[in-house]
Amino acid sequence: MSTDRIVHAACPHDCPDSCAIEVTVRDGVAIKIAGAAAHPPTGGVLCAKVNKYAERVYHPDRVLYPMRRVGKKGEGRFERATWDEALTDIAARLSDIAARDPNRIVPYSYAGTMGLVQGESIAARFFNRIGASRLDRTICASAGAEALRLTFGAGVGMDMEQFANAKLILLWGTNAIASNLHLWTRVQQAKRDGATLVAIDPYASDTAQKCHRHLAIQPGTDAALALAMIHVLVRDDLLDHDYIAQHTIGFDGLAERAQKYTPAYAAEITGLDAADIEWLATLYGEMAVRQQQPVAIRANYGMQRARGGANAVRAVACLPALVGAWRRPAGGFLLSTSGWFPVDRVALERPELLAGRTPRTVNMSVIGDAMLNLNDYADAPPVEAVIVYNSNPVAVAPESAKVAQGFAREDVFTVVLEHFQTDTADYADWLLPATTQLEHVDVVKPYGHAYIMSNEAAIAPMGECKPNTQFFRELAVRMGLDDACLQDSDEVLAQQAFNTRHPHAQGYVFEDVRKQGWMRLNIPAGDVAPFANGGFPTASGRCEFASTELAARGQDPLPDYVPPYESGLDSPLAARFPLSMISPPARNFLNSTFVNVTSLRNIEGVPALWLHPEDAGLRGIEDGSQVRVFNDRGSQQLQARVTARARRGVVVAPSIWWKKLSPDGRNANELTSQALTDLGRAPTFYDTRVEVEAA
Ligand SMILES: Nc1nc2c(c(=O)[nH]1)N[C@H]1C(S)=C(S)[C@@H](COP(=O)(O)OP(=O)(O)OC[C@H]3O[C@@H](n4cnc5c(=O)[nH]c(N)nc54)[C@H](O)[C@@H]3O)O[C@H]1N2
Ligand SMILES: Nc1nc2c(c(=O)[nH]1)N[C@H]1C(S)=C(S)[C@@H](COP(=O)(O)OP(=O)(O)OC[C@H]3O[C@@H](n4cnc5c(=O)[nH]c(N)nc54)[C@H](O)[C@@H]3O)O[C@H]1N2
Ligand code: SF4
Ligand SMILES: [Mo]
Repeated sequence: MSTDRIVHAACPHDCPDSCAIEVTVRDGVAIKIAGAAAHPPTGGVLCAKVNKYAERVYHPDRVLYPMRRVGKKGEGRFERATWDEALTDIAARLSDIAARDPNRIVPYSYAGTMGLVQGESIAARFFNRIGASRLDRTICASAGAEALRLTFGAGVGMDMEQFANAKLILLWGTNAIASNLHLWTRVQQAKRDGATLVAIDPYASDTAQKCHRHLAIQPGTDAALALAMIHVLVRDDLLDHDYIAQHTIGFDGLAERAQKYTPAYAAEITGLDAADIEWLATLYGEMAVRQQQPVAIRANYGMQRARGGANAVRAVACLPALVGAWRRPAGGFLLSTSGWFPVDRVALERPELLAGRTPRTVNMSVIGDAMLNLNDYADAPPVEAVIVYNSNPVAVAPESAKVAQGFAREDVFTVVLEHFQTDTADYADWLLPATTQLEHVDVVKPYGHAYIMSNEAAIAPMGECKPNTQFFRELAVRMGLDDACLQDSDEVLAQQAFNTRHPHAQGYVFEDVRKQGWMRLNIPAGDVAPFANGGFPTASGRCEFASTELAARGQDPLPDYVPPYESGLDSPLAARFPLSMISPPARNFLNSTFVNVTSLRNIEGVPALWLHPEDAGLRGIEDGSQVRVFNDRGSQQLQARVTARARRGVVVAPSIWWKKLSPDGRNANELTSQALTDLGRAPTFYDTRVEVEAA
């Protein structure tokens, strides 16, 4: 008789929630995926996507064997081969290139899994050992991360569980219902207890629709709104003078900077009503300072995907210190909790394997230019090999035509480790089968709560799939690299992942954590305000309105409004391309993951473009008709969804579709640009102008 076994797993996806999962296994098959009820932040609830995780794992299209390309690059025609053939060929090709110039070998990976073991552990050691190019992993959060580092000293902020107790919550550039479900649960609880919810988002997302007020801001202009709020707080003396004096740096400069950002001036930039800006600033200041109520800001990454993205995050992050919101556990600001986790990158990645070499760095957000030797990469060493794992650059990287052209180069040797034959896999010389989270061991570092999450292998690897780590271990052997650390087991790596000398991870023992599935960091839990008495992890210990680091570099130390490249209301491009376009996460996909899971794609429908009835009317576009969206970089065909949920002048393309599952084989990144943010070297996905016409 068979007995069911419950396995503790952790959701691997790039989502702030990092849910605890219980997998029921019968006769070696995962028959049920459910949330773990005892996990405090996620409480037994999984999102619609990961409820379908088994459908993804047992999907008939899983890549199960090593596949060798037989067609032209991009055609996606492969034949089955053996691991021995694949490893022999890859070892020979990489050894040859490395002997000439290892800079010509480029790793490309991101957060397909947030597991620290299947992410940058053995892979990083391998690339360090051969001296390959380094990858600047900027595609998601580096502008915001840089902003937090400059302002708070690290990616730290409120405890998500405290949002339930806030009385005013600003949901600023976050569609929490889609992409931060368990935060949303707390927000709803707060709403039931009388909290006021305000969304700041260019379109009426599912989340914005459920808030009391929605301010539909022009994309890329958040810094102007934040500075106008600061203007009002200073003008009306809605300030916590004690907190400012004791725990911040640079107030006088900030107040002066905010002088010119009157609500009327910010209204011209943001497209909001001056009266609404006054209302928001006054509400925020009055509640925090006069009524001593907890006021919280949940910012997410939406606002940092335009040219001035880092400055926008810096300006917003100044608000809670000005009004003393940090004094209360349910007050303050949250963008990321990454900085609470003492990940031991040195132990995981072993930079000493570089042995004094200093490889060049490739910014993943401009992989198109890097592979075509354009712009900043005109004089760079040509790319001769790319090893892709945990990412789908042909679908997710900006200015996709260039990315595809780069990957189509016949003289680039391309290896892709994948679960599925993605848009990127179509360009692989070798497409190699990778295990999913149900098939390997890992440990996950979340960015939305404060629990280390362990993951057990619930089932045996499907087909001939291997964990990423195993691929790199075996490749190292084939290449004659005999460093012992290139053979560390996944369990050993999971133990090395956190610095146990750091107080936050003291007592971390992977073997113990894996028994329960999680361990809370040693940081105060419950009703504690982390920065009530200052103690920010900056060098000064204060919240830095004026950054000492930027000042030392001779740069403007204060946040300012940095106009978008394209999406500004006064953009010169507006004459030819009157519409700004954003392509935020679709609720039923996770970036480009899950697009090929039929049940989820069916809920999402077809690739669509939301546009305001007036914008549609001007162009003779009807709801449900096919439209062509275009700019100088490319074009894409989408189905029009005519709705006042889109702001006038802003079109919305929920993303990220697989190109090959879209009507014309293209997705939103055909339109996006490779221009980078003010700080953090990040992409500007939501700083894009287009025109739309009936197809
Ligand atoms: N369902 C689902 N969940 C996801 C993802 C997914 O693809 N699908 N992706 C995951 C990943 S990788 C990440 S990084 C996070 C992303 O997390 P978030 O950045 O929170 O993404 P969204 O939840 O879409 O929220 C972004 C919101 O910002 C809005 N926005 C766009 N431009 C601007 C702007 O200039 N200013 C302001 N104020 N708002 C703007 C968008 O319309 C959108 O509603 O979500 C993660 N979770
Ligand atoms: N237009 C537009 N473009 C965007 C965004 C947007 O909002 N709009 N968002 C951006 C953001 S925030 C991000 S984070 C990036 C995301 O970009 P990516 O990090 O590339 O994320 P995914 O598209 O989910 O692709 C991850 C791939 O990794 C694979 N994978 C998962 N686990 C494993 C594993 O264990 N081993 C191996 N070998 N493979 C694995 C999955 O099958 C999947 O194909 O996209 C960015 N691109
Ligand atoms: S994608 Fe996010 S909400 Fe869904 S199960 Fe994973 S961590 Fe939880
Ligand atoms: Mo992301």
